[in-house]
Amino acid sequence: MKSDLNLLENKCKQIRRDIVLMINNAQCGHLGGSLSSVEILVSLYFEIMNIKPSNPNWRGRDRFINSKGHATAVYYATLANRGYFEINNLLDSFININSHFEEHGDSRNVPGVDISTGSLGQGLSIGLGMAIASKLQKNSFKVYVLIGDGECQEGQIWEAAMFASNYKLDNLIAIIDKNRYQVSGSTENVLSIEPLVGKWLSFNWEVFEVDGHNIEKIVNCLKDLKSDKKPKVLIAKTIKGKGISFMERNPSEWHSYRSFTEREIKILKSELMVKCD
Ligand SMILES: Cc1ncc(C[n+]2csc(CCOP(=O)(O)OP(=O)(O)O)c2C)c(N)n1
Repeated sequence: MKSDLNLLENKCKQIRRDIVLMINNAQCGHLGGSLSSVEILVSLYFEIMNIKPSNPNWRGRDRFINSKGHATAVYYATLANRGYFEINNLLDSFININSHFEEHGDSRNVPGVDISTGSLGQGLSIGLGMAIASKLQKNSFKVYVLIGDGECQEGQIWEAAMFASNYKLDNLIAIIDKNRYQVSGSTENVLSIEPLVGKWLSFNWEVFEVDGHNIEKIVNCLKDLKSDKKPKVLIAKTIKGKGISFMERNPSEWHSYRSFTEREIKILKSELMVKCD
C-alpha cells in the first residue's frame, strides 16, 4: 500500500461525515448507496488510480465512471477529500438550486467528474468506449466503472458485458457495489440478479469477490489484475448505510434522504461524531 491503512480508514470516516452533512444540509440525496461505496472510492482515488487532482483533464489519467449516478454524495466527497475542490463549497451548496453540485454527477461543471451519469445501466457502455479509445490511442489508462447491484437488472449492462469480452478489453474494470438493496426493497425480492458470479463468468469476464469495506483487500485485488485479454469485474459485498447502525439495520428506509429523529441525531453524533441539527 502507498498510504498507511489507518490514514485511509480515517479518510473513510471523514467522507461518511461529509456525506451525512451534505445530504442533511440539502435535505435531499442518496444516503444508503453512498455510504456503501465509501471504501471502494477511497481505494480507487487514494491508492489505485493514476490521476492528477491538480490537472483533472490530464489525458493519461485513469477514468472513473459512477454508473450508479445517484450516489453523488460519496463521489463528490471523495473528490473533495482528494483535493479536486474545496470541501466547504460542497457542504454548503450540494443540490442547491444555483450550485454546480447537482444531485447526479455533472462532468461539465465539477472538476474530476469524467462523465455525467444518473440514468442507470449506461456507465459500462460508456466505459467500454473509453477503454477502446485508450487502446486505439496507444494510451495505457484504465477505466473503472462503479455499478449498483440493482442496476445490474438493466439490460444494457449485459450488452456491454458481451461487447467488452468480445473485444478483449482488459483495461476495463467494473466494480459492483453489492449492497443487496435497491429503491423498492431487497434486490433478491425485486428481481434476483443471482447467480451473479456465474453470469459474469459466462460473459467471459474475469471475476473477483471481495469484502467491499476492507480497503486492504480491495486494493490488493485491484493491484493484482493481470492483463489476460479479459475485462474484469470485482463484486464487492457491502452493507447499505454502512457506518450508521440504524441505517444498516433498516436499509430499505435509507435509500434516499428523510429527516432524522432526535434519537437518530444522537446516534449520528456518537457513531460518526457529526452534528446534524
Ligand atoms: C434508468 C433508471 N431507472 C430508474 C432510476 C431511479 N433509481 C435511482 S436509484 C435506483 C435504485 C438503484 O439501486 P442500486 O443500483 O442497487 O443502487 P444502490 O442501492 O447502491 O443505491 C433507481 C431505480 C434511474 N436513476 N435510472
